[in-house]
Amino acid sequence: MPIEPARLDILNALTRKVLWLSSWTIHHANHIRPNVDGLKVGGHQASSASLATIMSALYFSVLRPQDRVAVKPHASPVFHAIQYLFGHQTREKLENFRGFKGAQSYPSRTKDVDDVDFSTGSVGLGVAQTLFASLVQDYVRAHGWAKQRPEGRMIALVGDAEMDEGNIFEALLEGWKHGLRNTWWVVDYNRQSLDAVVREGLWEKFESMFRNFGWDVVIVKYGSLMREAFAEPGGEALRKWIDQCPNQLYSALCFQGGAAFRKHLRDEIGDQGPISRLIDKRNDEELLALMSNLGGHDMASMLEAFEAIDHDRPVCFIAYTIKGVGLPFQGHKDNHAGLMTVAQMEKWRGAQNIRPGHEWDKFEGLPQTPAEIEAFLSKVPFNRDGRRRLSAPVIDVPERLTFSPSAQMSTQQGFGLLLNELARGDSKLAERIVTASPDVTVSTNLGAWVNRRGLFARAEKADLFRSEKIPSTFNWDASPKGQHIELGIAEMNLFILMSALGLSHAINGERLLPVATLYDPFIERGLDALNYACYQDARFMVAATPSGITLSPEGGAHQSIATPLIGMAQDGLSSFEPAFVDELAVIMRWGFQHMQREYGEGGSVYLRLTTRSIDQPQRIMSGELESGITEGAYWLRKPGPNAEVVIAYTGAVAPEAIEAVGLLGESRRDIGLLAITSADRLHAGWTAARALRRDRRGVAHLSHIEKLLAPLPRDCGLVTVIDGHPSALAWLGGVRGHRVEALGVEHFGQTGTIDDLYRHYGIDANAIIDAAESLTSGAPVRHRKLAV
Ligand SMILES: Cc1ncc(C[n+]2csc(CCOP(=O)(O)OP(=O)(O)O)c2C)c(N)n1
Ligand SMILES: [Mg+2]
Repeated sequence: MPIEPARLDILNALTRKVLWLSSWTIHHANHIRPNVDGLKVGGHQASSASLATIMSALYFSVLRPQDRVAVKPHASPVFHAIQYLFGHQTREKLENFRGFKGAQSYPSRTKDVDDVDFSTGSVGLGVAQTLFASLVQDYVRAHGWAKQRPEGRMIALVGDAEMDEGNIFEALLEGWKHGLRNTWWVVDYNRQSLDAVVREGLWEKFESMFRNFGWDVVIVKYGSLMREAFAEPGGEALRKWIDQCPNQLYSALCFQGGAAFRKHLRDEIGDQGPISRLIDKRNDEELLALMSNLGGHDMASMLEAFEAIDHDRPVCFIAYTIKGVGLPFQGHKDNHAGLMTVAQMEKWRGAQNIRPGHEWDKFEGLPQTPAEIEAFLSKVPFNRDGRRRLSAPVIDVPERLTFSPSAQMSTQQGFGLLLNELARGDSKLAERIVTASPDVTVSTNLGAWVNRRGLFARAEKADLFRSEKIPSTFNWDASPKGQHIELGIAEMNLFILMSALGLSHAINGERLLPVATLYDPFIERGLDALNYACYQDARFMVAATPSGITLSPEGGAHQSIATPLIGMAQDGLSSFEPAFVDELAVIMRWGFQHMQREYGEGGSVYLRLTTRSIDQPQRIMSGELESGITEGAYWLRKPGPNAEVVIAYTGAVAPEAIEAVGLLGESRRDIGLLAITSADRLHAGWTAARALRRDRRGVAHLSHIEKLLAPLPRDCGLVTVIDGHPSALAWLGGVRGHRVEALGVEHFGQTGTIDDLYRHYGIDANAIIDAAESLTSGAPVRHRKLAV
């Protein structure tokens, strides 16, 4: 259906305005505001221009409030400009683009005020986020929630070079497995990356790949000016020339202008009557307008393409564009960091009929009256409901999470038992838990939970082993009510799924409590996605197990060293490494609450667990013990007043620490044993307390670790021990100035028994004793553990 001319006029005018405002934002940041030097803008101008028409078509016409968008990072000025026209972004923040508290360089859910659906920045991740957000929407609806809201489309605006990122391909495969729907990816096919012009024929690779994964592919190559010209006599020859022109040459000619196009067309097609007439009847400016009228810059073509979609299959649009279109450096291969000069901007301002001093005016220089445009904007479907961030009530967490204890257990086993107990019950909490694992469901102890709660799939699918009555420990029946999402091995996908599940309250208005399991070392494989999920404040729990060299016979490639440090350094993620299952129960309960706290208060949770089965304490879980566990540490054995040494341990090495304390007892006075459940929480508490004291808001405030260490004599030594990098605990000496011997693992592990490896890497009882001895004076320690 042809698009009504008046609507087209207004949308074209808005596109020009968006391009102007986004360019002015960048220009302002570079040339006008004071203190510009540190905030100069690179990489935005040309990249943004590329998407101005496509984004205007979407936001001002095609999108509905329920649709969610991940915007290509460098298109943030365009996004902010559109939101400014809607009234969701302020001039003050635009003037302060890239400045402190100004509009962010890359759209940020947490830092920007203008209704960003998904943060972007690390290319590829926002793209995959939309795919998983769509699966999550299906999950929510299949469970009978959010039915009153229409289904949204999850849309990514993708740079063509962004498609190089492997996580996108991983996501495509996963999407295919789960019957992906309602997802649109719009590839800004400007054939340029940051450094270069992309390979010829890339679109064909994209096309076949997307079709292979069950997507529809819509190629929007020619704009309406082009299509009209193709219909003229000689038009077919023009089309052929365009199709055959190499990307780099086309870019170069766009940069050079109409005369250069004319020369090439003449030289390469020759004088062939109709085509020569077609070219000659246009002056240089008109010829450039024609040749740069690629589909992605043509409002009518984009609207037609989007509006023709009348189904929920996933669609990839490949929209041809020119990087930096309409600007002096359009098409130039070096234009990624291209900026307009003051003189160029002046000239452009004049051409746009924008009076000096009126650069930020929303309606300045447009052919329509402000009233007409305001009337149009007030009816834009996407903006009908204003800001679209949703929320959901907090789900109650029971007073206590229970499990059936054994005398000896591992924390991984305990994790499985705790979830099994939840699965058996009918709590609201259990109803909202969604688990996921990248092909390690069984080996991370999630099996019992899955047996009870089932796999999720939009359509029922029986476990054929079960229906064939073949004995198996596991029931893998899948149904729309299932609560476990089984993923392929790609850990990137796991964390992006966590990112999507963990934002369900804000996106779908329905809270989910996602729990992921994976092997601890493979956190590193998905690390950027984990960071991304935390950056946009998604809420989830990760149980990473097994971990460290404790995973002895598996060898060095499966043994994590750096993850305790990742746990500490990752913002938005509280990490724990309990030694005992009763601690884990307390931590998980706290975690489910923490996952639901407001932005700035709550966050996600990382549990570093182990398969090592150790003796479990029989004890009453007092309130004080509980808060010690969640704050990060408690005295397993309180030091006496004259303590010479304290052993502080984390996680699986608890038996070694306990044994060392026993052996040291006769030789050293008043030894303390500090159980550290979370180096991360301890350190964060310490930092926060120092900040409070610095601001004089809490002059007397002491953190948990300061209070714990306060009674120790000044010359008491601290031995810290962890199956991970020793620096995770070495900082404890800085709290009150105690000398530290920090034991841990600094080199790749290898196969062997736990005893072999603990001895080799120096985290066994004797290593602890040696360290204690080196920190203390007095006679040599009398007892040591004997080699077996
Ligand atoms: C993971 C990651 N690596 C590198 C970058 C730096 N970077 C930003 S944009 C870009 C190239 C973008 O090319 P394309 O996606 O085609 O977008 P265009 O600039 O053409 O709009 C690169 C390498 C990044 N943001 N994220
Ligand atoms: Mg590009």
